[in-house]
Amino acid sequence: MYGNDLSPTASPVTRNDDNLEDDTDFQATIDSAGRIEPRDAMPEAYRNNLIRQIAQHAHSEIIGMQPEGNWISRAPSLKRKAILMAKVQDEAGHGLYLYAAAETLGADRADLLDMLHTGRQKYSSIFNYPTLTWADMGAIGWLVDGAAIVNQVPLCRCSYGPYARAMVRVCKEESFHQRQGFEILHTLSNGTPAQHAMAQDAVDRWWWPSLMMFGPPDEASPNTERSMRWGVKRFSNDELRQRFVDMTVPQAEALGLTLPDPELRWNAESEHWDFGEIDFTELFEVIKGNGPCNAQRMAHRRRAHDEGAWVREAASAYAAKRAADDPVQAVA
Ligand code: BYC
Repeated sequence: MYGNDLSPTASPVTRNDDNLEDDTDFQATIDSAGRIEPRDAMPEAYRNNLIRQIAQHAHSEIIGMQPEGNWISRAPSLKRKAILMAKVQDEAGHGLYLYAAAETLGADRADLLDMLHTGRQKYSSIFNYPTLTWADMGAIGWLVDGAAIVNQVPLCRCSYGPYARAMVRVCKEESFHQRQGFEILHTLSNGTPAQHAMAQDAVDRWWWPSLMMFGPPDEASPNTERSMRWGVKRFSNDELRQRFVDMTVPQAEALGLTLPDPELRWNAESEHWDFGEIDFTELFEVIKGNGPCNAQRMAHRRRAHDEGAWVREAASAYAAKRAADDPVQAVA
């Protein structure tokens, strides 16, 4: 699924070369919407840019388990609990696909996790906000997973094969997540006045951080131009943000909830929804580590990693034993 021919007898993955920036084969493949695969020659900068984005994406998936994990023990029914557990498990699976995709570029998973734990690699700002009520599970599913879908569907056409293929499955699962969030909010919105107020409060708190998930505005996005030229990103941050707003406004109406933006209005000329100014200083502060839950999220992640050391040791010992017993089976 993620790569091609990763057997130990094949040539190593590191056929990268700095001077391939002008490489005609590489650029021709990109320009014809073809796929770059792990053993194809690629510029070192392309490889590093992909590792950066895929690693941040993988870290976001596993940190993203925490805000929702917070509500597994307090879900209002057995059915809700089972659905939430399945969703949180899906996020772990997404992390797995993405770390595997990064490995096809020669990255080492332990190194990537170390960079997360020491603050040298980022994860999405959105997961540094607290989940205060059950309605937050609805708002996360509807808005956060909704934003994730808008951002990630174009990544299914990313020029790097293993990332694009991982995204196909991730997007299918995100669609289910988005629908379950919408359904939670729909139930609350049509429930008692207190439940409706709880749903509205959650949407009020998650709306602006969801818009920030798309990253800084285009003029302040250092990576976009190159990522688009290389077919990694297919749309800019602002284009995807606008698409998300256009998609979400009618859904809010269907839910009977309002979006907390007095400047939101239909623009008949542009045929898009105009929206108010985003406070990007908040995004930059959260990215720097100053969001409401950054310290808590990282402490929990480091603790989980330390407590899982014995599992990694046991898995490595088992893999080594299998390799010694039957080298052919071990790589199959
Ligand atoms: N939070 O030049 P830019 C999910 C960083 S998973 C934190 O525009 P780029 C889900 C950016 O990394 C959600 N950092 O960057 C999971 C860059 O820093 P570096 C995650 C952010 O890469 C579980 C710098 O700011 N989704 O939805 O062109 C449960 C300048 O930005 C953020 C992905 O990762 C942010 N919001 O564009 C439920 C999708 N925004 O690396 C849901 C894949 C920007 O230069 N990633 N930064 O030090 C992407 O599509 C792109 O990487 C981004 C940013 C649009 C996020």
